[in-house]
Amino acid sequence: MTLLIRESMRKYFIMGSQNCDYDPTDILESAAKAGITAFQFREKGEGSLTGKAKLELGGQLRKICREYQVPFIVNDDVELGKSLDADGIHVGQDDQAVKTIRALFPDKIVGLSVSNSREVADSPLSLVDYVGAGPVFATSSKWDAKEAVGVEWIATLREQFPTLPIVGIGGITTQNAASVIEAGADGVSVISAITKSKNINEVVQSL
Ligand code: TZP
Ligand code: MG
Repeated sequence: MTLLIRESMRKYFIMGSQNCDYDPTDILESAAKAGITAFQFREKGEGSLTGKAKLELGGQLRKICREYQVPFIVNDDVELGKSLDADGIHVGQDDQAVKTIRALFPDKIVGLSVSNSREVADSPLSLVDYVGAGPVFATSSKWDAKEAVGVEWIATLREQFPTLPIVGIGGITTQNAASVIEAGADGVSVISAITKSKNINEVVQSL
C-alpha cells in the first residue's frame, strides 16, 4: 500500500473551479492525459462553488479520474467524498480530525497537511496515508498559507520519517520540482503550475 501511495504522490494535481480561467473539466482532462498520478478536488476559497454546483462539478471531475485511472481525492468534505465515492480525503490541521476521518473511511486514502515540526509532532501520522508538506515555496494560491518551509524542511522530515509518503506543496513549478524530490519528497503537488499553464502536457511531463 505504502509503495503504491508513494508512486501516486509523484505528480499530484490539486484544483477547484476558483483556480481556473477556463473549463475545469478541460484542464483536468489535459492533465490526466499528460500523466498526473493523483488529483485532489479542492473547491475552496474566494469564488468557489458550493452546494449543488460543487457536487455537479465534482461528479464531472470524478468521472474523468475514473476514465484515466487517476486516484480522486476530495479536500475537507466528508459528505462530498461519500457522494462522489472518492478514493480519499485530504484534511488540513484545522479541518475534521484525522481520527474521525479514518474511522469514517477505514479503507480510503487519508492525507494530512503539515506546515512545521510542531504540527508534525501533534499529528496522528500512523493514521494517515501521506502528508502534504509545505508551503515549500511562497504561493499565491492559498490566501492563508503558512510560512514557506523550503526544501530543507522536506529533507528534515524525510530523515525523521524514512518511509512516510511525503508530497511537497506550495509554489512548486517545473523549475524547482526536482529540488523538492531531491530533498526526499515522493512527489510534488501543484495548483497554478498546471491551471495557469498554456501547455499543460509539457508542464506535467517536466514536473
Ligand atoms: N496548501 C499549501 S500551499 C497550497 C495549498 C493548498 C497552494 C499551492 O498552490 P500552488 O499554486 O501550487 O502554489
Ligand atoms: Mg484547512
